[in-house]
Amino acid sequence: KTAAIIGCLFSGGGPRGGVEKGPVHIVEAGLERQLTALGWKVVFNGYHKFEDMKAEGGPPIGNLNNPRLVSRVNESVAKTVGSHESQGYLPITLGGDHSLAMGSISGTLSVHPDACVFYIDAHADINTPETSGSGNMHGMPLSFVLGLGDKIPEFAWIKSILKAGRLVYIGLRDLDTTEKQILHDNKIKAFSMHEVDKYGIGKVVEMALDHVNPNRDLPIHISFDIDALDPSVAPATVFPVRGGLSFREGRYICEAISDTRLLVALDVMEVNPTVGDEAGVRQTVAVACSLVRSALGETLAKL
Ligand code: DIR
Ligand code: MN
Ligand code: MN
Ligand code: MN
Repeated sequence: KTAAIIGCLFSGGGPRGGVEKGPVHIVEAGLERQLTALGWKVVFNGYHKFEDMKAEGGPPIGNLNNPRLVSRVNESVAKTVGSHESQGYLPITLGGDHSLAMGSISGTLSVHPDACVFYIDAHADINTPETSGSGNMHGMPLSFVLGLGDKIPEFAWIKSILKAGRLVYIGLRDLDTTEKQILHDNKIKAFSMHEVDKYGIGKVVEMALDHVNPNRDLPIHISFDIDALDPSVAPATVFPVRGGLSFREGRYICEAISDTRLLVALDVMEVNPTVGDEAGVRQTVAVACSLVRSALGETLAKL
């Protein structure tokens, strides 16, 4: 078994920088060594800096911020993720802002068209360019991979479309009204923090799997925004929202999906080492590494 670390130093989908430094911190915390210790072979060919992709100018596209840059970066991420998966590697895409899910999920779908997506986030990241108030594309990756909203020629490279029934959320607690409408109109399954409280994380993960993967035979892509976790657990992120997942709940999601043996790709996004103090950054980075290890089979809490 081989995992490939894809560290994406990118913040062009968010309102400010800092988050592009996340992957370096996660790798320097020893992720490679930790995964090797779990019995994985690890491929890491250096960071993706996208420095050659200055995509300025051109007419505005709606209210989108950096649309051409976000498009080109994600087209490249999709190729990298897809090529790793076609070699049978498990890509671990480290962000960077969550617009990168546009590329990572597209990459997975190019190899596994029947894959389902577990999107673990405080936010729904499903605005379309028409509904977005901010214009920030980290709030939109899912509308693009689902093919919602008006078609934009700049993003025509997105060819494999995720069916709404193959997407499930866990951890939501901060949605725009427009996003709630989109979830409702497209009948997208979401387990907000309300459901996590009501049913407990074990039942939620089981219900989520029953919805997107009833026969437990479809490949699974996890896109984990570190802000799904409570800010007391993962403070170093740009959009902390109170009332999030505990450390164990976050790990449990990853452990339970690891147990299915269906995981084909993992994203860990939005760790921002420029937020808060040094201890908070160290903790957030350690938690990010722990999530990756649990998705790759570490079972410290299982006897
Ligand atoms: C808001 C905020 N829904 C937007 N989204 C965030 O800008 O579309 N996503 N913070 O992470
Ligand atoms: Mn997100
Ligand atoms: Mn988020
Ligand atoms: Mn975000």
